[in-house]
Amino acid sequence: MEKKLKSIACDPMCGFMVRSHDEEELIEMAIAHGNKKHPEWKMTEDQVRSMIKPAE
Ligand SMILES: [Cu+2]
Repeated sequence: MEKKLKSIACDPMCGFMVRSHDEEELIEMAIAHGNKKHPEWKMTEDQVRSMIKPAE
């Protein structure tokens, strides 16, 4: 089965967005971004997972 392309978008003020077919990779990249740019948010993996949206 073909995996769908998914994305995670950060705050519009930030503008960061990642896309991947691999959900775990997506979460990893988003957490790495959050830790670097928004360490005060302290996003958990579950919070990041809930931000996943289908991408075109
Ligand atoms: Cu950001």
